[in-house]
Amino acid sequence: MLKLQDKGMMFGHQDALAYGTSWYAEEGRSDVKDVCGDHPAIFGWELGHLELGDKYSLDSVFFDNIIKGIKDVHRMGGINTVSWHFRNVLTGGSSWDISSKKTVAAMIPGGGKHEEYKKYLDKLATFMLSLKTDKGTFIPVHFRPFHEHTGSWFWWGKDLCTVDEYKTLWRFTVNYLRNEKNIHHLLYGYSTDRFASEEEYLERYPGDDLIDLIGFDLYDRGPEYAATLGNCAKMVTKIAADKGKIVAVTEAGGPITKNPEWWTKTLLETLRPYKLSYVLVWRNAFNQPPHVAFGPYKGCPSEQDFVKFYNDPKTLFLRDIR
Ligand code: BMA
Repeated sequence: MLKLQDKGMMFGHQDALAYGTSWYAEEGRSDVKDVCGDHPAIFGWELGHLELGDKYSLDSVFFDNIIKGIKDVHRMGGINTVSWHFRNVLTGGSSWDISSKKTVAAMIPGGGKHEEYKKYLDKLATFMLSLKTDKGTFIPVHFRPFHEHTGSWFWWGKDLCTVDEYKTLWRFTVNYLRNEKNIHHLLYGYSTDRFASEEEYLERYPGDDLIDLIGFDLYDRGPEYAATLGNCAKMVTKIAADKGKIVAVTEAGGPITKNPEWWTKTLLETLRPYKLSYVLVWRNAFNQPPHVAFGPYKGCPSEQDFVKFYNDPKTLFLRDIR
């Protein structure tokens, strides 16, 4: 992935193979492919509700199909990245339940919900250990838990736990998966939301020994977007170069149904100066109106612009990385 950064910036889409704005679970289909004839290079998957033992994710994708999808992506030469919007272990609420500031404290060693959290991790481990090729080798997966923690909308966000609690949660989690579960095929990703300085970015960074990829999530919600995106990309690529880590915009999304040139004029031109491994846009929910989609789709007002984005030498799709 480090070498690929020299070649260009990969494009990723969340749940690309799982569904699109007008379809659900059609073998070999992605909205991105519908528009430009090629799949993304990076394929995002979401594991929320795995911890409950459910058969399908909070975004209605069967876990068996996610396992199959991850294997298919690997076989095709693509890269898998996994997010986990998991339940609040203390309250039983969702990831967005920020009613208690004690959730992280309860999960770490010595906390009242530590054993419960280990049960969540055991389910996660079973899932991760099932990601093998036909020959029995483990499939490398980029795993990105506890994200957007510079904001406070998830129970692991910055106003909901101390710096030490957050770092301890990371350290315990990675060590448990590595040492107790013998899992060594995950590349751990640290991804903040917006940040204003390198110090702020690194404030809760759990350590070079744990983290393989650094990045940030940033959605276009106003006119300051391009400036903020560029500024964050500049800082994060510098930090990554200092540390020798892979670097990415781990989530993005813009008003692609209202701004027909968002792909090239906003996203691509802002990120062009930086050596980023990838940019991933969020999902095209099949059960929500198309105007909330973050990826391109057939008939989308920015469809032609996405083809330009695709044809630009800076962007890499599946065929470019095989
Ligand atoms: C959010 C939204 C939700 C989704 C969640 C996890 O940003 O897309 O609809 O459930 O991500 O994928």
